[in-house]
Amino acid sequence: MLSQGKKDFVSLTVGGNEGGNYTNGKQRKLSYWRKWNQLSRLQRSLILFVLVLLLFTVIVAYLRFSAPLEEYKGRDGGGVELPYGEELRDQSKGSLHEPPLEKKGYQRRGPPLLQNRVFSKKNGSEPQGVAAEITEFFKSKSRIGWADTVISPGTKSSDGQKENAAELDDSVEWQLAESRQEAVRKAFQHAWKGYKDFAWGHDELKPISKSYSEWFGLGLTLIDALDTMWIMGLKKEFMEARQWVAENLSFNKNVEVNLFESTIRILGGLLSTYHLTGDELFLEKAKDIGSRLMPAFKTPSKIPYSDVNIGTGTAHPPQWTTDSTVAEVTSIQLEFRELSRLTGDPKYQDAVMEVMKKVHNLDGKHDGLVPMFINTNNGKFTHLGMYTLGARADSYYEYLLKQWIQGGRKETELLEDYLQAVDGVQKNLVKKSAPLGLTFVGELSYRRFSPKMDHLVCFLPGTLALGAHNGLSAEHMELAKQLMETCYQMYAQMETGLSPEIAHFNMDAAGTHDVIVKPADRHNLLRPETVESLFYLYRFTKDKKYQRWGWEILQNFNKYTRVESGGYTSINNVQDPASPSPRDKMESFFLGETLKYFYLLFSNDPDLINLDKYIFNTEAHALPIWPQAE
Ligand code: DMJ
Repeated sequence: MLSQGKKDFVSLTVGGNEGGNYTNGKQRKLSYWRKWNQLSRLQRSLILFVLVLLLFTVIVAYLRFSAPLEEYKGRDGGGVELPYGEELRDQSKGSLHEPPLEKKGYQRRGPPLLQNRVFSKKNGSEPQGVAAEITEFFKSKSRIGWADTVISPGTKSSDGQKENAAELDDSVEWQLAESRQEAVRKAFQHAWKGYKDFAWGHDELKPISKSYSEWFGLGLTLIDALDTMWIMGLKKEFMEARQWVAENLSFNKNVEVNLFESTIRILGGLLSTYHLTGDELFLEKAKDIGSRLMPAFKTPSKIPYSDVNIGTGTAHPPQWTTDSTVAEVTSIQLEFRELSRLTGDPKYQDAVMEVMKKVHNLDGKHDGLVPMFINTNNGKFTHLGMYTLGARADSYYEYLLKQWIQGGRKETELLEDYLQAVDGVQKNLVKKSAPLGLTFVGELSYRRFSPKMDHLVCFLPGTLALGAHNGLSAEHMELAKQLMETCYQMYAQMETGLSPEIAHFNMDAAGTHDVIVKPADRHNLLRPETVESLFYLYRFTKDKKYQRWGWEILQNFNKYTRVESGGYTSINNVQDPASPSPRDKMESFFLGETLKYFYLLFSNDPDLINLDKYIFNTEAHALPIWPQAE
């Protein structure tokens, strides 16, 4: 039998009572071996049987508790990517140090957004609160939901890939995507915490000084971030922001705003949030700001002024010129066209299409490439001879394609201009660097080629891919892939793994570095363009490398730009990991665009903002592609 001895160990007594529990000194001196030999054959067999049984039990218990982890490691063994929890622990800090949920014994099921909430279900009881709501939502057949996912449980995706939640349940890829999306959600919450604590209701957070900066005084970051929160399923954060919009957002203010910036961030953000949520509050606010921006179009040429006072209704160009920027006057169309469709009032669409018509017919283009400035008095291009896909021209090209898609691919002049421009880019601006032979897009300055490429140009791979997805040349997709690699290298070749604002490419065969950075260009503003393009490329090709590249970039943002007390900061020097030197500013597009595109990039669900139903404006706000009948 087994008995508890007086000492702190368990002794084994077999056979007759020897005076109880080995208290006799003489007996204690007996060696175990002698005792063993004194036992009968039956007793020895019994003891051996008990020992074997014990050993067996221990082995079974060990296998049972360690199996899930071993199995997981095995499945991930292709080894291209570390198990997600490991990556998080190795390279990030703070809130990202969460162990994978599987290691806590959870099993993930269903679409990503739902899993996180359904986890609140404990001990087999029914989910409560938000979890119950989401579960209820999931049960309903097919509807536009909290995250704008048209969810039909168990359906197949259009490209025939497995979509069934049950099939995906065992997929490591699915789990990986999930954990990466969770990391993005945490990054967003951290950014939001900084904004909420130190800049609530103001335009931008200054995370180092724990204060804020004002640009228009309209809660820019909050508005820019609304649809991101909706897409990420951050209900609590969304609801508090909605309350601020309902109670505090007023456009009846004597403030000067930039027409382009307030259109893409505020009007675009409100329209997108209206479409995703169906909440009329956002439509009312969109109508209000939209009509207050209209005075900008009252110019001799109908090319709008850059600035407008939304309180007094007066508009004007910048103090030093009567020019407007070409990208600015040609990248407000998606938003104003949509406003006309929603209100039934054509004045918004008419105003912006007048600009497109004028630009379509203007002299001064070079193989479809446009100069950077246009005069608001005579409506002509100025500063002829400078051609770039970067600052001041970039989104002109983006909006040619996107308007064509928005309108159901019928407006042929827009398509013509786009196709001619892409040809112009290939003919005049695309070159190869040395030694790696990276394909990049340079600039023309009075017929001289300059191998300078703004980070802003990294929107182009995504736009080219979107065009190819909509039936344009497969060559566009090839160029998109090559440029995507280059934009990734602009990050990978920097010491911090973060891109500079501007890169120069080496074209000298003797050179050793493809990407050269000038001291004035070493900063990083948390810009979205590369992540945006990674999202498009991944969505259309399903090549996992794009997700991996994005994951690397996210971790480097976390490493070098995350501010402990809340928020992320732009930095001065991407080449100095020891001292990246914070600039003390979190741009609103970090929440509106960069984090949203990260989240979408890591999703394997093509219905999470379906690109055949929505078009993103240049600030990543989703607007519907118009139904064909219109
Ligand atoms: C954003 O406001 C928009 O993406 C715009 O088109 C370019 N600049 C910033 C992001 O870099």
